[in-house]
Amino acid sequence: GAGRGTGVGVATRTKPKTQKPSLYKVLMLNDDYTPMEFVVHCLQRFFRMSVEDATRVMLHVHQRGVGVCGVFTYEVAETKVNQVIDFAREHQHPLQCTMEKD
Ligand code: TYC
Repeated sequence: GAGRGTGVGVATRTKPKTQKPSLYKVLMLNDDYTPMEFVVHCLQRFFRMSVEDATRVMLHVHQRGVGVCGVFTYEVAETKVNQVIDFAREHQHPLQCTMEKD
């Protein structure tokens, strides 16, 4: 008969479940030498922030030592970290950026 114990059921999922990618925070690190305006420029250039958001994040990092630039998949986060570090080195600033699992 229909119902309990007969293997009759309602399909709850038709598609196979896909896996969500792990996410990584990109972190900006404070130092004593990189100019504030350069950090703001990097946040605008590589993280598409407004000047207001970039200034807020830069001041947070300046005061607290570290701050989140954004959350991305592994390869995007890695690319952004390298873009910031390369751009800073080209301009002879010691600015450092890193990533950690969200
Ligand atoms: N501490 C730097 C200064 O006083 C400014 C700064 C802010 C540097 C954020 C790095 O990620 C940073 N010029």
